[in-house]
Amino acid sequence: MNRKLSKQHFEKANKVMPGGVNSPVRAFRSVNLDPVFIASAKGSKIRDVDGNEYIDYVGSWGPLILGHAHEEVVQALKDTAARGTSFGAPTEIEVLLAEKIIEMVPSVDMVRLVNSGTEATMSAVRLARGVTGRDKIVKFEGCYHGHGDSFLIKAGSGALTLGEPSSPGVPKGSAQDTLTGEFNNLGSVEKLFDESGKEIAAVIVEPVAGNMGVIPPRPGFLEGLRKLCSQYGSVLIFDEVMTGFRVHPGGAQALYNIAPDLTTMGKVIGGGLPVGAYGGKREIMKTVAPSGPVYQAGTLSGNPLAVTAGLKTLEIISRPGFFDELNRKANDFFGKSIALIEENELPLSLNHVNSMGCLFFKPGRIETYSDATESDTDMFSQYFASLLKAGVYIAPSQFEALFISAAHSEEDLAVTLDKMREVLLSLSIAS
Ligand code: KE4
Repeated sequence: MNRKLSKQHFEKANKVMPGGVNSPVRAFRSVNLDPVFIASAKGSKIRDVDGNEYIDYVGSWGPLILGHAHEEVVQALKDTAARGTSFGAPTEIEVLLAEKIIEMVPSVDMVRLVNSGTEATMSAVRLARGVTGRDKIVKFEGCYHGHGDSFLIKAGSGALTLGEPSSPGVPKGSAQDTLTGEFNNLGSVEKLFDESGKEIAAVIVEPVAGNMGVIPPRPGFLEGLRKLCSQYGSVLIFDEVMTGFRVHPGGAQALYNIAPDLTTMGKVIGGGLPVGAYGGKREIMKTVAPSGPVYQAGTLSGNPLAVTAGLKTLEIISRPGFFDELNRKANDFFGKSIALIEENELPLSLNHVNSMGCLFFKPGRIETYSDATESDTDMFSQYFASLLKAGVYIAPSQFEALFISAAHSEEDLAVTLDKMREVLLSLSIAS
């Protein structure tokens, strides 16, 4: 496969940007390859600068639930852009997006739009500290909530992929106020509350972990967090940046029927443009400036162009039958992938929740961070490289998710399964 132009672009990029990228996980470091530079995309396909085409399962790390360059989204963007891209003043369309989010997410009475998932989680934690007057937060090893100081302690996603779960540069004060529990181990959280309950402002959790590969919550885990937070007066924050509008139109909180106090959102609500959001109970949200004292602001928050893509995306996924069809396709694909593993007795396992999933290079159940980190990342790298050569583009890390979009056809999924079978049976694990 010719990747000459990608190589040339990467050489230039490395001279002017750290690691040649604007987000670490894109650099393909953990799979020991140079990244491909994307020229264009449409539907389920992406095309690199050398003209190679791939079936795309990264989907910009989750936002593109409709697939790339959806006609209605592109048209709405063109119409909006022609009327101006940003005013730094209130517009009707940001109210419409806020109303749509509130309509779709059960626990959200009020919402603030920001520009990224990181901004959403940083703001939600500041708000929780502001309303409780407490400093400590609980997060979970392997969960990723963006690159805010409080979260770069035993973080997942790129931090885990690059082997730096706890980043240099985070002040000791931040680190000591971040307590870490074990995802799916309620006892580890009960212990933290026994020790520091009255100092804990919030528990922040990905209700389905998506940044150490995909790990669903064990029955009772989320319910237990809800109970502990209510008991100690701590704020329960569901970080639904990845799961929101993905695993269910109302997010994981609707799927598992748990009401957090605050929800952070991103990805799908921007439809591929930069939008994040945090929202929740009115009595908490009204504490945010200018209606309350907890300060948070943003020049481009609620930007009409970004909000247009997000609102159009939410409108389309709200149409009757959208999730039925997406989940049918996804569950069929992942079911066949599991059958492939079982029929060939491959030392692999696969977790998924509707259209987000992960193939782990480790046999047995993957239910915790330590399970996930025992995966054979070298074997994953070989798998990744072979799939890429075969025209299938998955996340360049064992600790990420694979996303199926509405644009993935039955043929795409059948071809992908064939390539997966071919590659997996060619790897040494198949012996
Ligand atoms: P952003 O700041 O990257 O928009 O969102 C941070 C974030 C917060 N919470 C969750 C649950 C997330 O998954 C993310 C970002 N996800 C990663 C991929 N796993 C973004 C990819 C990247 O870092 O380039």
